[in-house]
Amino acid sequence: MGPRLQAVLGDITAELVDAIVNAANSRLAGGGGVDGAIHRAAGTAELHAACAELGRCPPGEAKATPGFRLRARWIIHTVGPVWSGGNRDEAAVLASCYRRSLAVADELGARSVAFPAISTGVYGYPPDQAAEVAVGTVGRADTEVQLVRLVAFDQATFDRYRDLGADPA
Ligand code: AR6
Repeated sequence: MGPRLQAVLGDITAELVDAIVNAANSRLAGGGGVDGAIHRAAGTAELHAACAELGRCPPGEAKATPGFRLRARWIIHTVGPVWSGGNRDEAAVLASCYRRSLAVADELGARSVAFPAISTGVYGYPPDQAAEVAVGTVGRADTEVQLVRLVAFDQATFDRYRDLGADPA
């Protein structure tokens, strides 16, 4: 049985879960969007240093740091695919982001995890299709994580998660 799935509208940095997921870049160098918000909320200097120790992270993979000043104990950094039309394995790479992030959560012993809508900002993945991948992949995941909160930053994404079967929260 997969984890319980909730749809949330808001800022992922405020989430009270064991781990939040960051939509990072493969250099784990920080950036804009949710990555920038997470760095600011966690503490830019500490998080930057912790990411530097991790080295690079290829698309579809995930690596963890402490959450520093966040309410969440850990940050799981994953790197989504850059959308380039859909014929470059974008869906498989995006699904891998969700699966590998949950595998890292299992290694950490995290039981609740919040995800942003990976790749749907700067990386250009069509939000409706990304939501299908998110809900489908998490719903089928073989994980000890009991609660997954899909955090939408806009109403349309929230509605889409709900329509795909996530419980509105
Ligand atoms: N809480 C929740 N979701 C958010 C927040 C927030 N505080 N801020 C933005 N979003 P993006 P990507 C949503 O661009 O497409 C960075 O520079 C946003 O509305 O953050 O994976 C990295 O360093 C969108 O729905 O990530 C990479 O270089 C979603 O988060 C690159 O961007 C993802 O948008 C990664 O691009």
